[in-house]
Amino acid sequence: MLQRSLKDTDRKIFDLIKKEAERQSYGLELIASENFVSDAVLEAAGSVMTNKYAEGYPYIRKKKAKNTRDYSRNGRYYGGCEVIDKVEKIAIDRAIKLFGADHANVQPHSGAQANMAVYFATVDPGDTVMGMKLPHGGHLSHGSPVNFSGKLYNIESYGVSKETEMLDYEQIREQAKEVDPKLIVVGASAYPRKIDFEPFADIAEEVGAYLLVDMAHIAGLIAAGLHPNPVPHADFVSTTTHKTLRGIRGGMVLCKKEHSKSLDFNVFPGTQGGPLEHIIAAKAVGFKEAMQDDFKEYQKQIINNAQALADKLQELGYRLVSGGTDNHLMLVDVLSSLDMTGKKAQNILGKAEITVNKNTIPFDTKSPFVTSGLRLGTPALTTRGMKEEEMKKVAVLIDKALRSEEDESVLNEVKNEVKELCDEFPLYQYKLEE
Ligand code: DSN
Repeated sequence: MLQRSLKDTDRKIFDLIKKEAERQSYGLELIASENFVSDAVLEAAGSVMTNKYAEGYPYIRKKKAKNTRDYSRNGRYYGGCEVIDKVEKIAIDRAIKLFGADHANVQPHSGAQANMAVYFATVDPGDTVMGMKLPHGGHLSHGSPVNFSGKLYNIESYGVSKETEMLDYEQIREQAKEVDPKLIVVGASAYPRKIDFEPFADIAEEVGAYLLVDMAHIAGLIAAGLHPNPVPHADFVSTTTHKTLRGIRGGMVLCKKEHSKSLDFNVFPGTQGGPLEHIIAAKAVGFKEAMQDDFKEYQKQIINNAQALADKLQELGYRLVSGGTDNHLMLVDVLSSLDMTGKKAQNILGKAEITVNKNTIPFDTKSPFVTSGLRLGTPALTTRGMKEEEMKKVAVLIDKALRSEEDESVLNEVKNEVKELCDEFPLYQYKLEE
């Protein structure tokens, strides 16, 4: 009953997965939050670990020192967890080592769930929380009114300075003193500059707030030592595991020892049931990959590529928010550069197999469905092996498509050039045999 292949069991899904693999192979992937995992990560995620329920943790807390883990005793609600326990412990130990944390919880299914567990561990409904405004680069779960965070808590959001389009730490300090938050959330989905965590830790201390850093976008850069590490400064650090970190899609929270009991309790049973142990196995594999020397080289190249792409776009006449990038992404103000909305630019580039996302820019005059900007990131193309020279070509292709006035023949030319570039940097090797 179980031994039939995907192709024989469900041809429709088989064909669609193949199609998606082809789309990924023959397009230029510039969505800043996307990447391509290794075969090893895919293999672990597609393993029999998916069959196991393992509510609880692979340890219990020692009675006398409440916040230390005792792995010799089992904290699961199900039998048969001996192997699963070993896998989850490896994932935890690797996460702790990679980022220098006291404690890691690798069970959150996603970044938003990771953040939810931290909110539940730190604040009560109605409490004041400061997070970065979504249109200025923040994330839904940092207090957007349409998200649980904006519905449950009194959100006082901060933004970037109008002049520099960068964080102004003194302005944020003044705001924090005024609104007296219980939790400050730092981190962004569309901020092209380095974030300094020390001033945020000072502000949090000054006003008596917990500090949560959501490092999802920049976790890979941090693991490689190319961006300041929030772990020494924050009470909690949440992340996804699949962006620059290039692991499986999922979430994780790191925290200081004194918060570990409360964090664990608010992941399970607070906000989740059974952990996805096949995903935890794949997270462990991703963390191991991130400890290798070639991962550091990869992260350096992501930044070099982003700078090369940004420089060439500026040379071609595009305005970039804040004038450039320090990390893996940039925001292109297409409205002021070409009098074109982000929505239209995304559609045009899509026709040429260049995948990007429309994005609001700080102080945007357009709605989030239309936007004035495009967000471009280099993690995925860097995984394919592309370097600065290719980034210049990518900038020229973007420019050619956007200035084509939607002329089909020009867009087809760009599409062919995209395909040629992709052929030079083959992706995987998708293992769905006919
Ligand atoms: N949706 C993600 C992004 O694209 O940045 C953030 O979670």
